Amino acid sequence: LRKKDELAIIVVNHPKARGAIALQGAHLLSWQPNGEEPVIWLSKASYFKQGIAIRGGIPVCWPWFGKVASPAHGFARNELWKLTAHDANEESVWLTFSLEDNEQTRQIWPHSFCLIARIKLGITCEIELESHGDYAITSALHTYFNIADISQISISGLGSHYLDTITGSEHDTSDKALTFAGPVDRVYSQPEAFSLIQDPVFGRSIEVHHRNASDVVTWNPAAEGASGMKDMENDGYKTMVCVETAIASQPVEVHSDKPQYLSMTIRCHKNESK
Ligand code: TA6
Repeated sequence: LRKKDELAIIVVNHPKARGAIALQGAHLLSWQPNGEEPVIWLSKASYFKQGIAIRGGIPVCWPWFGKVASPAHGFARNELWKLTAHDANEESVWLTFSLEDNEQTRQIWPHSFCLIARIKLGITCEIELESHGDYAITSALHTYFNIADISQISISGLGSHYLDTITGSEHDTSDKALTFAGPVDRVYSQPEAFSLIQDPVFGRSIEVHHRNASDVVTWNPAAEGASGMKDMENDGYKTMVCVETAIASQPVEVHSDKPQYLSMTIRCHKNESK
C-alpha cells in the first residue's frame, strides 16, 4: 500500500504484469502486461484527492452513467472502497473490493446496496462489477486506453447505431471502423461482443470484451475539450481513447434475489510486423 497525495494505492508487481489500484473508487490506475507498453492511460495532471474523481484509469461509473444527476457518473468512483480479498498464482493477481451504502451515499441516492468489484491482472485484465440491492441503474467501466496517436488509431466492432452525445442526434452508420479527427462522444447501442482498437504506431491491437453491457461508449475530447479540463494536459487527448463497457441507453433493474453483473476483459496482440 502506498500513498499518492491524499489517496491510498495498491501496487501490483507480478511476473506477468504490473498494475496499481486506488482504494478510492476501486479505481484501476495502470496495467502493463510483461513486454508491452502500458495499456491503460492515466492523466499526468490528475488530482489524487479524497472525493475527487481521478482522470484516467478505469473509473467505475455507478449507479448512473453521465451527467443525469450529480455527481457526474455516480458516486462510486469518489467513495472509499474496502479491499476484502486478494490472491495470486503464477498467472495472475486478483483483488476484490466492496462498497456499501453509507450516510453520505443515502443522501445522494436513497437505496441500500452492496457493490463488489473483482479485478484480475495478468496477461489479460479482467474487471467484474456485481451489484446487489433493489433499484435501477446505468453504469460503465469507463476505460481510458493508452495509445500512441489518436489521429492514427481505429476502433471496430462498435456496431452500426450510435447516439452522438455532442449533437444529441442518433445515427446509423455503415463505417466498419471509427477514426478520430475531432471530438468524439458516442454511445453505440448495438455493439459486437468485443471492440478492437488498432494502434499501428505501437504495433498492436487491443481487444475489449464486453459482458452484460448494452452499450459501448467511445470518447476523445480532442484539443478543444482537453483545454477546458484542469486535470488533463493540453496534449493529453493525443494518447488516450475511452472505450467503455456500459449500460447507458436504458437502465437495468437490479433485484435482491438477482445481482447484476457488468464485466470486461482486455487483451493485447502484437502486430505481425511493426
Ligand atoms: O463517457 C464519455 C463521458 O461521459 C464524456 O461525456 C466526458 O464528459 C467523459 O465521460 C468524462 O467525464 P468526467 O465526469 O470524468 O469528466
